[in-house]
Amino acid sequence: MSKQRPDGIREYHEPAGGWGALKALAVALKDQQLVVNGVPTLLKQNQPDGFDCPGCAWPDPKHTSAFEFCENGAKAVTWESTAKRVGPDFFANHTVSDLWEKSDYWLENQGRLTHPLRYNAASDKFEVVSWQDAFDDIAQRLNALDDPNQAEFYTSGRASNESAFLYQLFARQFGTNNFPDCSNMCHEPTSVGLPRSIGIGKGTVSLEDFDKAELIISIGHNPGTNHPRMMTPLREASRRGARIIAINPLRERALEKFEAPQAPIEMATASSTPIASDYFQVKVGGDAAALKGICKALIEMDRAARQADTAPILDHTFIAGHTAGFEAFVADLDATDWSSIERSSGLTKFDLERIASAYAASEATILAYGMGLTQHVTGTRNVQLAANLLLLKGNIGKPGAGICPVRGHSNVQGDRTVGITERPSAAFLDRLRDVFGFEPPREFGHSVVESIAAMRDGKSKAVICLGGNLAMAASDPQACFKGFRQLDLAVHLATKLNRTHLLANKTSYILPVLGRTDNDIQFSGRQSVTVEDSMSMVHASRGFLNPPSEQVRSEPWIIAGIAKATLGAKSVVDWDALAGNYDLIRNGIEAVFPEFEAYNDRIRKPGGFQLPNSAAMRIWNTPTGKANFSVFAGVEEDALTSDPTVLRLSSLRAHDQYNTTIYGLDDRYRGVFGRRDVLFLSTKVMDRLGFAEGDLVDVATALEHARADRVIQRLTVVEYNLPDGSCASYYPEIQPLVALEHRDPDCLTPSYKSIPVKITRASDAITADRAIARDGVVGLPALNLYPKQ
Ligand SMILES: Nc1nc2c(c(=O)[nH]1)N[C@H]1C(S)=C(S)[C@@H](COP(=O)(O)OP(=O)(O)OC[C@H]3O[C@@H](n4cnc5c(=O)[nH]c(N)nc54)[C@H](O)[C@@H]3O)O[C@H]1N2
Ligand SMILES: Nc1nc2c(c(=O)[nH]1)N[C@H]1C(S)=C(S)[C@@H](COP(=O)(O)OP(=O)(O)OC[C@H]3O[C@@H](n4cnc5c(=O)[nH]c(N)nc54)[C@H](O)[C@@H]3O)O[C@H]1N2
Ligand SMILES: [Mo]
Repeated sequence: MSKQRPDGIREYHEPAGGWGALKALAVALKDQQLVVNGVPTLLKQNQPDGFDCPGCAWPDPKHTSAFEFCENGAKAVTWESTAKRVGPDFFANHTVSDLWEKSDYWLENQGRLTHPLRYNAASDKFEVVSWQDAFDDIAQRLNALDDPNQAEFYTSGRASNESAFLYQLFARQFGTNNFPDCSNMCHEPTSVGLPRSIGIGKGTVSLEDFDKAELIISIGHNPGTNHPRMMTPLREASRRGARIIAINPLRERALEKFEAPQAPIEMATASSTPIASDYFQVKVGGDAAALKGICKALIEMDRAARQADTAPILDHTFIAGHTAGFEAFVADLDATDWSSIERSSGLTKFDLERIASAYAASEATILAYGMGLTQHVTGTRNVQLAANLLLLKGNIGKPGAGICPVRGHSNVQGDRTVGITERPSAAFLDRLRDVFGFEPPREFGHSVVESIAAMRDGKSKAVICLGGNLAMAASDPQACFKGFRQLDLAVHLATKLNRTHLLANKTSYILPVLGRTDNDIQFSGRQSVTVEDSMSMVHASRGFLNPPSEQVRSEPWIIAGIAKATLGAKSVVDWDALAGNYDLIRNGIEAVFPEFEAYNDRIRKPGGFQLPNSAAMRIWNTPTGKANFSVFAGVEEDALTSDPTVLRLSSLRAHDQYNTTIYGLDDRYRGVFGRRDVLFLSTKVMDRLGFAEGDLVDVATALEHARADRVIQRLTVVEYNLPDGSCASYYPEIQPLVALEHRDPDCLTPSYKSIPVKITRASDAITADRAIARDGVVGLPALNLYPKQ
């Protein structure tokens, strides 16, 4: 007899993709009232003359003649092109206090914003304001700050190159480098770690390399949910016999088997393709140890080969000619004992040797990774160790090989390329000065956690958010909520309403923007924007739907309006001209960044163009002029690793969400339906700690940052196949457990994926200042846990 499982929890045996994906899309179209119009919209997605899918940063195949079906890309598009609206009536009928009680899902699901809005504290409502009044008031308040560094300019990675470039141009003329950016919470370990290792903070592979790779190592990413179009090259690689090794604490369905919804035979015969040939369930937070173990095994195999006079395992010619630091790296591996590697990684020496053997046998290896590798205290170090592994066999800058950080937001990489960075190089600032004729600030600015700390401590007084949902996405909502509420000014450029907007303060504005799918007409005519994908391809994107209302404006237009009002006579830029013709913005980008040469011509060709990648050409822009092996002594994250009552909690994306946007409460591939209030635990851990499936538990941080409100009450235990010492739950609900200080010291990315926690049986006393699960969701707000003061 099968045992009784908690409500909504059941085994899911289907492959990823398949009919389940098509069915889910039909539901999404219906929910967003797009049954008739939705399909033509989807057919324009990722086509040469269409719009770039806002879903992820995976590149488009060269010949985009066939429509690449992607369930989650389709959900992202239907969610944006919804027929629902939140207009003036909606805001007249709801106070902010009322809205605060609604779930995050409810807020966004009300539809697209239609008018510029200003918060009125007396009525506790957002009220319609004219664009010019908004610009003048924002300008006046920005200019009233004692210091430009009291303002924060946040960017979420959907912003186009044109919006992002204009935004940084404005903020730098205003006088600050405070550019907290979603990338600080995402691939910052890549942006900081890879330049140290290989001289560029980007991936080195192109899609064609996936056709030639003999081995693909996938670490800590879940493509079936978060980059479904990556399943096409993975499926093709598997079908032509390439090996795919997955290193992930969870056995993600799409990495096991996948049924391509556009492959008629697979669909008709329900015959899926196996993806990973080998699956290694590393402990949460155990990647540094695992990577060191694989490298150590390789070094040992290479020594044995030399003794036996057989062919060497490592590429010694590459190591001698192209790298620095090899001896020190080997010395550190020799000094690291296998027992600590096994304990920290949760994998055996035998497992790690198997991975090393597969790697040794491959002439061309790609290593792809996502948030499972980056969002740790050791994130930067993890990325550099991944680079070390590739360098051992010369797997950078050769066909079919390379490093592939799988980016998140569709233009997060492009935003960085065109100047969204809190730590700009002197060379970039010099060019900005020379091209535009003003002296940009040189002092480094704030990243996300620094900006939240400055807001919390009353040091920063104004925030502009170019998209996103910063207070929910960042760690430490306790600090975020307090910080936002004490600001003098908050300005949100957004498509949809979300919780960060409701943290209204003295002066708050919500300014409605055009999305990727909307037609953008300025005085010079219909505009395109451009984006850069995970593989440095830059291409144009053009929407075609009627905007939600004639009061909805493009991001460049709004940024230009604020800039013109704020900078007034001081401005060195003709903002109206730039906002009226994006070709002129691109000319500005090209003047500052020479790699965008002939920008306007090249984006008019289908498919766009690729930015040069030095490491892919084996040019190493590092201080040593070589690719660097990096040494990290030890393998353990912290002393808590040896405490058997402490588990490492990882926060995951469910299949029905886009970051803080929750489309629904199912996580189909993991067998969770209609709820998100779960804590995944292995049978072994349950037995050891004395819990059973279905138990209600409280989860608290085990770090020194622990305090009364860093607890989540009443999660339901769900049995899940996980390595010992690990547990998992959902992002963003677990956010209250992550202190601002719990982050990678090298790049300040919050450690969202290895939070040391202790679990106790749920206490009956429900405490008002804690996050509590009820009715299937973890309610910060629904239960008024963070009440408006
Ligand atoms: N549909 C959809 N698409 C998206 C997004 C979305 O939310 N929804 N978000 C976009 C964004 S901004 C990003 S950054 C990407 C994120 O895409 P991913 O990087 O795939 O993101 P996550 O779901 O956070 O987690 C990744 C994987 O890491 C594994 N993992 C957890 N802890 C560890 C660990 O300690 N070690 C290892 N090796 N693995 C671990 C998890 O089991 C999971 O499979 O997706 C982008 N695309
Ligand atoms: N615990 C935990 N926390 C995490 C993560 C995790 O894995 N675990 N992942 C982190 C990662 S990788 C990321 S990238 C961040 C995401 O952080 P953000 O980028 O700040 O968050 P999103 O949820 O993507 O933002 C959604 C909002 O963007 C707005 N929006 C959508 N499209 C547009 C547009 O075209 N223009 C404008 N102006 N606005 C738009 C809508 O109003 C919507 O409500 O979260 C991070 N936080
Ligand atoms: Mo991300």
